[in-house]
Order: sequence, then structure tokens, then C-alpha cells
Amino acid sequence: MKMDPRLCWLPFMGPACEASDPFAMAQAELALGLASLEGVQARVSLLPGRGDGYEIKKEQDTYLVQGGEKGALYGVYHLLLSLHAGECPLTKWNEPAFPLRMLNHWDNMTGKVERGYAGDSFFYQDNRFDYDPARIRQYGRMLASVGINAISINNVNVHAPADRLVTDQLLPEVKKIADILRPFGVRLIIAVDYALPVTMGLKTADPLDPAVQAFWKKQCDEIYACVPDLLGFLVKADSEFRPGPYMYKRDHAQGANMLARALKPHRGMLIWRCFVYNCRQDWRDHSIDRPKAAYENYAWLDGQFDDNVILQVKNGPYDFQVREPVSPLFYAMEKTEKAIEFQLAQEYTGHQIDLYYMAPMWKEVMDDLRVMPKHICAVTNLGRDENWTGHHLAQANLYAYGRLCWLGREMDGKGEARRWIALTFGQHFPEADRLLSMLMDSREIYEKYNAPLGLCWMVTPHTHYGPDPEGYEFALWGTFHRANHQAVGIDRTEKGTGYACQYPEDMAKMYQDTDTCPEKLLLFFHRLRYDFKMKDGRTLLQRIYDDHFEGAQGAERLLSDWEKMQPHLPEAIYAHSLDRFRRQVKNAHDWRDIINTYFYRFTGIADEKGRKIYD
Ligand code: GCV
Repeated sequence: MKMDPRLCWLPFMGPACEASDPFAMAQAELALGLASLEGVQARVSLLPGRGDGYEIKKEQDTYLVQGGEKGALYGVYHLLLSLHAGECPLTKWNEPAFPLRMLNHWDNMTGKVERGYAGDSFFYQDNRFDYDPARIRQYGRMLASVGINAISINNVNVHAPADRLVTDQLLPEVKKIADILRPFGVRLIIAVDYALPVTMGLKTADPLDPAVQAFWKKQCDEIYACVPDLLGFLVKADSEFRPGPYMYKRDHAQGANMLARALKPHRGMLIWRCFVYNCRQDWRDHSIDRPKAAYENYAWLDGQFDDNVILQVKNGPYDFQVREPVSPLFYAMEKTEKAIEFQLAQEYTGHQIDLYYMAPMWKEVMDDLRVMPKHICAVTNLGRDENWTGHHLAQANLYAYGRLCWLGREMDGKGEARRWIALTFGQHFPEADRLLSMLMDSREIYEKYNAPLGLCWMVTPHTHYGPDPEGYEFALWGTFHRANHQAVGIDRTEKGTGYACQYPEDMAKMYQDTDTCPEKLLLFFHRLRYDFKMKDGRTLLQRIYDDHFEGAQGAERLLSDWEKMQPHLPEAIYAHSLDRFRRQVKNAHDWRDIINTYFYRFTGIADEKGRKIYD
């Protein structure tokens, strides 16, 4: 499908330019961008060897963008976006907070995107590459406009034929995508199948086997002859049925270093995911606790990874739930380079049907991290839908993520939302304040009607949309809440599973004490009786009821706010999102009624305010 290039936060630009390298792109995009800005003069110049940074000055009436090889391009977008948002574009030398600012596509070559909520892949269809080059260029522009500089182009669950992306069978196709995105400063990463040597005829994929080492070395020589600036490989190993070094009784440092050594002569990086846990756990067995898994698998390996290995760790210890603490692995492994992994795809946060602006959550994570991981990554929320993200407003997450990559802790989620609104709907959009409040309130609203207080996993199994409080309770994924007629939650203190003890001492102490544990995480760390007294005097049960009524009301408010904006919105965008807000209200009502009834049936205690809880 042809897409309308205006359906993003750069509506004033038209189709993206073609150019040979990022500096040439900077010049071309500047010329194009200036055409939409009457009376503005600007030029861009290159400061060789100065990488991603840039500065913007004004000399007489002309803006002067000066930047490194990629920095010049970032500077040009900074200038254009600032002017369109009505902000002063001048800036002192400006550099990104993270050197690698990555997105992971979970695109399968069938065209289906794992956990994709915006249509099929815009790279593949029917087990082959199938894309519109103009759209890929537009994508490159969107990425560069917020400074994202690397994408992995296939699902971490590598299904055939994507396992052949690193072979001569598909490398020429990978090269074409790399060539389109290179002038936007975007490098490719390929997710590889650890068992590829076996699929291709070897007896084993054992990382210590010389034949396996030679296999990957040869493969890397071929890859880099074709795509010399490939960033490297991304690997999901020994996780959710994917093959890995554990199959050969090797640890993950041995497993990762073998690939890293094949990549090293080409200056390639090995990005190794730490999402490793026992996904065949028996609910009757209280001795395993899934959130402990990443730390248990990796912390002891600190210092053993080669210097071109990056461990990619999900932001929380479970799996992108609505409310989780920061993974304890970020406070360990000081000698190991890490990337933090977020999920823009709204797998557990409403499928890009429900509104959920993520920047406030990222900000909390950044504030809780003591040492910043060196790199950053997120699973994309993108697909073939004309508006890229299914829900048009979910584009704000991609935009803000880029800003997070650039600004790190300094990112102001509200400011970025305001800027995204101005760019997308125009600097003088009369409903900007209302839309800003909707975005800023959306996370809390969603959280309130979801699983309570960090409990997690009351979601419909497999699809992960809508409530099913016991859907995972007796399943094998290790995600239990063990609710009964008296209490709910897992005790993760030292008296319980000991998960809290994986944190530095002061944090462990804070989490273990119900007085100091952040309320929003109470049921992540503690098993509590329904009559537990919250800080404001309410019982835990009443708090659960209140949150669910308030969350559902919040969803209704989002819908009515959207309806009020109709006169000021393009009809197609209004109607498309209206349908999503209506579905969100239904979802919120389902969550409210099912969760409240679930606890009411256990306790027999009615809502103090007499609101309707079904029996
Ligand atoms: C790509 C969760 C998702 C899976 C995903 C996995 C991962 O379990 O449900 O779809 O697989 O995370 O991050 O590897």
C-alpha cells in the first residue's frame, strides 16, 4: 500500500530525499525542509570526525548547522523540527546520551509481526522481501529525525527462511535495505539462529567446537563483504524454546564469545539478550521464581564477556508488564556492557488500541537506574498500516523513544509529548492542551484498570489483551499470583523467594519493608491480606476496587475528550482513533468488572462506596 508521508511527525516534508551519505542527506533534507518555511535561511557544514554531535548557531539571518558525519543530519532535523514546533532551534554542542540507539523489529518473513499491532511487516511478505523503497526511506527519515541509529530487521525468534539472512541466499536483499538506510545514519543488525550450523549441515552448534567456530567465521566474512557496516548480530538463546549454548552444557559467556570472536575482525557487535528463564514451571513448585532468572543466569558471568558483547536486558525482570521494578541485573555486572530493552509494541499495554504514552514510565526507570546502561533498545510498534503504529497516537511513543535515546535522564516526557503534538497536528492546534493531558494521563488510567499494584499477568494468555485473572495461574510460564480468599501476591522478600535480595542492600531493604516499598509495587514484592492497610487508610481490597472503577472512568474520559476534538481533527484520523477509544472503553469495563468480581468472590466484601460489582 502506498503511504501518505504526511502521516507522521514530519508532515511538512513530503517524500524523503535520496542521497549517498548522511551529510549529502543533510544538505538535501535541509533544502527540502526550508521550502516549507518561508523566509528562513540555513546552511549545514560538516565537522569531520565529530560523529553524532552538532551545534546550531545564527550568523546574521542565517542558521548555521555544524555537525559530524551523522551529526550534521541530526542537526538539520533539530533545526527543522524546532522551527515547526515554534521553538528556538539554537543549541550548543549537542550529543546523544547513548552511542547505540536501537530498535528491534520482531518481523517474520511471512509478513506477520510477532506482537505487531500495526499491520504486517513493511519489509517482508510471503517469505520474501517485499517493500516500497520510498516507505523505507521515509522510515529512515523518521528514525534519523530523532537520532535512532540501528535497527534489527527480523524477529529474535528466528524462523526459516529468516535464518538465511546471514547467508548468500538472502544477504544481497539485506544489502539493499542497508543501502537505503545508510544515508540516514541507520545501521542494520540481524537476529541469528544459534542452531544455524546444524541447519546448514554441521553435527553441532556447540560454541567450543572448532568446526562451529570456523562456520561462523566464514559466515561473518561473507556477511561483511556484502554489508560492511552491519552493526552485528542479535541473539535470543536458550529462551522460550530457542536453541542456545545450554544445549551443549556451555554457559552464556562461552556461547556469546564464540559469535563475538567471529564478528570482531569486522568490528561487529554481538547483542545477547538476557531474557532467559524456565518457561516450563510447575505452579505447585514454589522454589522457582521467574523474576529471579535473568540475574541468576548472568550476574555470576560478569567480566567474562568479550568487549564486543552487549547484554540486552529487558527493563523489568518479568516481561514488559504494566508495572515492574527495574531489573536487578542493571545494578550488577559492572564489568559488562549492557543495553536496556523497552517495548514500544503494546503487547501488555493495550495493543495500540488502548492509549498508553510510555515516556513517564521510561522516566521512572531512568530515575531508578543508578548507573546508566551504555546502550538503549526498544521493540518497535510499527507495521504496514498507513499511520505506521495502528493507533495514530501511538506514534508519540516512537517519537519520544528517539528523544529518550538522545537525552537519557534529561528527557522530559511531557515536553516531548507537547512537541510531538505541535509537529503532528500543527503549532497552533487548538486542542493541544487536551491532547497533552490525554497522553500524560493514559498510563495511569491503563494501569488502574489492569492487574493491581504490580501483581502482573492477569491478562488473557497468548494474545495478552483483556483480563483473565487465572489465565496464567496454572500454566507453565512461571507467572503466578496465588490469590486465595485471604491474600494475594508472592512474597519476594528474604523470607519468601529472596528476589528482593538481588538488589543492592539499601534497595533490597526498601523493597522488603511494606512501609518503604513503593505502593505501586506492593504486590510485586509482597503477599498481602485483603485487609492490609494502605498508607491512606484504605484496605488493599478497597484500593483494588477504587483503582478499577477509576481506571474505567478514565477510559471513558479519554473517549469523551477525543469526541470533543472532532472539529479540529482530520476526519480520517478522528474516525480511526474514535473506534480505538471505544474499544478501549469496552476493554476497561471488562478489566474493571472481571478483576473486581474476582476479588469480591474470594472475599465476599462489597465495595464501600456501593458501586456495582457483579457476583
Ligand atoms: C519475541 C514475550 C513475548 C514473545 C517474545 C518474547 C521475547 O514472551 O510474548 O512474543 O518473543 O517476549 O522477548 O523474546
